[in-house]
Amino acid sequence: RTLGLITTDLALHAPSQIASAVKSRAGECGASVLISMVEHPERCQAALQELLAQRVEGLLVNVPLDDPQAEHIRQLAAPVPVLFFDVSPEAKVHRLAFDAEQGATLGAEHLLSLGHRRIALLSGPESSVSSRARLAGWQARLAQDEIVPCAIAHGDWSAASGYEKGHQLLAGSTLPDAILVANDQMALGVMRACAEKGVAVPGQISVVGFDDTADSAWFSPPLTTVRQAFRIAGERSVEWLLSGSTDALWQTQLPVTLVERHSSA
Ligand code: IPT
Repeated sequence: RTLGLITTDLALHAPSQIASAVKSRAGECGASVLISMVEHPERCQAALQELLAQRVEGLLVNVPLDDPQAEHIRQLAAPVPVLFFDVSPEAKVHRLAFDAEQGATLGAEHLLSLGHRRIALLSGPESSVSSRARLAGWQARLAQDEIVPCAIAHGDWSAASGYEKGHQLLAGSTLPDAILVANDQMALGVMRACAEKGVAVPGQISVVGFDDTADSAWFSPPLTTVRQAFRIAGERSVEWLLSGSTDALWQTQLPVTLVERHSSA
């Protein structure tokens, strides 16, 4: 049995950990996985045709797609079932996703409970559904306490962008108390910028990430972050595709958890 995975850049930690989980669970089930990596969402269609030509019996798509793009891919693939990881809950497609709103709320509440009020946001790319959902979740939770973020920046998920935007966020006359960062790789870059400026984490600034990818416990200081259990996502998705009961619309939201380490105080 053969499954296909269309994924965004595997140089990023989260997609590579999802791909790894998909591969190992499929292996345990006696299935193989063909992986196609796309640099741009528009390349999804071509990747789909290539995988269908190789007779995959189910497809996983971990590329940020808007609703019409995802629905179009689903139609093109039919009757082969497609499961999406990075689409909005409104898309009429099979979807397995982490609860972005819950994750954003957990991160914001953690900082509020520590007494922080001057909070900066480092979001992901505006083109990504999940990135927009995390940003909206942070803003909504802060608004409940009548807090407007002291600054908002957008990175591209990479540590390099976190470093660059981190320097921007630290450049003002008053430092933020804390920075909510949309993923751990950007948080790594932010902490590097803090170190260069001589700003102590968590003494002067708390930093909270999102993902809990495997390396985040080894950052310096170890990163407080919102854990998305990528292994479980990989396992559940493969099990569903191989279950054969893929007709009814399947939409599953996986919970996330706050992992408190030493980058926040
Ligand atoms: C999302 C990660 O949280 C982020 O760090 C980045 O790697 C992004 O993927 C790449 O698309 S997780 C995704 C399943 C929403």
